[in-house]
Amino acid sequence: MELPTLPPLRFVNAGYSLDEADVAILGVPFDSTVSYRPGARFGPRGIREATWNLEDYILELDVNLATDIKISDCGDVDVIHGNLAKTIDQVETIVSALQKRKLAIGVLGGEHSMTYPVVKALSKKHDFGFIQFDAHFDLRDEYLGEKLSHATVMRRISEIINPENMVQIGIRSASIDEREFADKLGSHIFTMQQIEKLGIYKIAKNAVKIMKNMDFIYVNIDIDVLDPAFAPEVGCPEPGGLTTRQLLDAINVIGKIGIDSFDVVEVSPTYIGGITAVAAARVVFNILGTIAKNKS
Ligand SMILES: [Mn+2]
Repeated sequence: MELPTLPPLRFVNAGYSLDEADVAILGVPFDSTVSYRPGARFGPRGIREATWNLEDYILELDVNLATDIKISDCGDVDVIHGNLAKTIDQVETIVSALQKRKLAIGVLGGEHSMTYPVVKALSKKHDFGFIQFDAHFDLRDEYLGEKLSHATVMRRISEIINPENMVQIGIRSASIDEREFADKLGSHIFTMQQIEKLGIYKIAKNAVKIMKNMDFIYVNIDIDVLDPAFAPEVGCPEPGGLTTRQLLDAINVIGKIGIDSFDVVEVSPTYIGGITAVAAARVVFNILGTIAKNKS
């Protein structure tokens, strides 16, 4: 007896072709530079799976992902585990090709180093604004002898975009070297302590002000920006972080000025329905919701 052909697991409501799509979802299941808790290679499928639990209609944004935006799931980049250089080339090539179609690109990681080839492909012609949500600066010049890894990714990105167009939100962990480098870099840093003091709305509005004159806005979510109580399944858990609610509020505010492309990285799910993947799916939904709203 022949088995029926089952459809691959894809992002919910993402049945549109690339020709029709407003937004392309792309998985990058790579985690070879992980130094502590492995498993980010399972992030894309974990996030995709978790999207099936969420309502198409987003109550807090009054937008419907099933009708107000056309999503295409491109599947996963054919990564080469253990080969960072080749994988980066693959990601950059695919994102460059997608960019020509003038649609929003949503990347599901994978480890944080995968943000680098995405930004490399997208930042070429734009006045490029970059908003990073993260517990960590990721500004080391090298880590364990490597120039590019999840721990150095923002240093590499700061070398290819204008650091003054960078906003770093939720930071609560750094080496002394990173801290000294960050002091001189010129990026806009909002630590967890500042968020607690001023409130997430004020911080998000500050980010909006900084991004006002950019002609392209990229939002990078390292899911470890959330407190481990809300996102325990990450590569480098760091206590004292955002609540999921605070992160969604920040996205809802920042999304009003128009998010052009985004990624959610460092999700390392170990079972179906885990809160980290569910939180990541919720975050992706709200970003897509703001993109859908700006479209209409
Ligand atoms: Mn991080």
